[in-house]
Amino acid sequence: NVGKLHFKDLLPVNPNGEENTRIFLSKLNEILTDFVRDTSDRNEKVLHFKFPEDMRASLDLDLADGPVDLQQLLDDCHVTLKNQVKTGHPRFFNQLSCGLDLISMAGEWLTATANTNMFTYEIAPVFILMEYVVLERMRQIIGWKGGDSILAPGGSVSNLYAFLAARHKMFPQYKEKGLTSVPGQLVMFTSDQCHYSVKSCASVCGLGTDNCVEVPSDERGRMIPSELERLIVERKSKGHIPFFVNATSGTTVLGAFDPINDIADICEKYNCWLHIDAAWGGGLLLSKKYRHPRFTGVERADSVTWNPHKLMGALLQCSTIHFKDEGLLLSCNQMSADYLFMPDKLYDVSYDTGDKVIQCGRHNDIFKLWLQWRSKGNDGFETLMDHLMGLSEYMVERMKQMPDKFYLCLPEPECVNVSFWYIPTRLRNMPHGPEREQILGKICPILKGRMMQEGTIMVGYQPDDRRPNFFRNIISNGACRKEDVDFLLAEFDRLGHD
Ligand code: ABU
Repeated sequence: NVGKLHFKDLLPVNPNGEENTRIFLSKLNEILTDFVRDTSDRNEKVLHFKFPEDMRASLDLDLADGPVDLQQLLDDCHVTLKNQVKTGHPRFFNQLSCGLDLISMAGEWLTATANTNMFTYEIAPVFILMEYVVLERMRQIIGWKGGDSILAPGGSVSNLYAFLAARHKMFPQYKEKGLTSVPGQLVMFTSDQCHYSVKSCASVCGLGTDNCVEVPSDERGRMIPSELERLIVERKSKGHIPFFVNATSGTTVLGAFDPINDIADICEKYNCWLHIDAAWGGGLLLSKKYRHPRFTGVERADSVTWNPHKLMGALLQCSTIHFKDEGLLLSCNQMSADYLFMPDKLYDVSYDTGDKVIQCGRHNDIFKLWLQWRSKGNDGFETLMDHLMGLSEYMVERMKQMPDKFYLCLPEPECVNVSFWYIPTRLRNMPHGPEREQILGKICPILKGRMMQEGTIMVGYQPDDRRPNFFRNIISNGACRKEDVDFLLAEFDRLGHD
């Protein structure tokens, strides 16, 4: 009966606590495995929505002066998961990162158990070597020999690393001398569909968001290269220094892929660093069928962000940033902290990767990816990518068969983002145009509200600069099947037909 036990009855506080520890962890394992079972069960809801005040009232979150017993802690774990949205449910279509890859999850459990920091080889020897192997493989897939990479806490920080490296390459004095070493106003360029973190780089790094120039995109959300060139020339004529271009491979909302080769030509002409934000679309590098034309020319980039926690289904979080140039990351970020990165250690200290990054403590995000990659092999990832893309194509095809009920914003999406409006019965005879779009935009939050209270599916919505609210459906869960897509479409009709 663990109700009589407390944390001090467990290992390592109690050296004789092995039996108690085994009982406690096996009970915890049951709770976690029940959650995995419910997440995989199509008869289970995706969520049991409660308003924040009701959720707060239903929970005991207080932190008391004294300890609670182990049974209470297990009950807390149970209640926490009971109220958690099942992001691995095959009918959760709300986010770019979803699914519950069991092997990657097992890797995360091991990672938590090992509880190490990734700054030095001396405390994470196997994990550091795994990083080396996996990141080298990813660079080879991009098409580079050599280079360098690191895992970062999310795509936004990966993009920031690219920015820092680009500035360091052009103005190596910046590291010591700061702003005074830059002879003029630096300017960066990105499409108007890019992830907001690109603009955030301009703010964080002292350019100011006015100097992150938004390049217009075409009707499918892809950067227009001639507009990029026009805007570079315009800024140069003002005496500014264009130095960084971000091309997005898989935009967050529409899933658009910017034309890399055309953009690379312009970067070469104007001596700009080419970064590719493939945080979202990067997984498609693994598919022979879908890699081209989306990634044609990717090897010409100077840096690439690629998040395995998105299309590849690694558990959150797992974001990588890759550089073609080998020594740049270290030269840019190295601070040589005496207490961590002593040069006279007994091993080759180039394995102390912590001095390449701007954070000190670094979470171990590699083991879950390495284990998952071992479990699937390259072929397994390729099959996964083709499965996700095939299902998205199936969804588009089914919607096209029901043009009275579904209006696709993009008839031929390039990724697994399917953007659309659901048309309730009363609007089906109204010609499609700005007036109907305004009404449909107001319907999105209402329909999403019904969806969440019903708990059977979850799909996100948002406006963009061309449209009022529309739904963005994401299929990036390997457990999703055609029957889930059919269910999703029927559920839209059930919840929204009036
Ligand atoms: N970092 C982009 C994630 C956004 C999304 O899941 O919708």
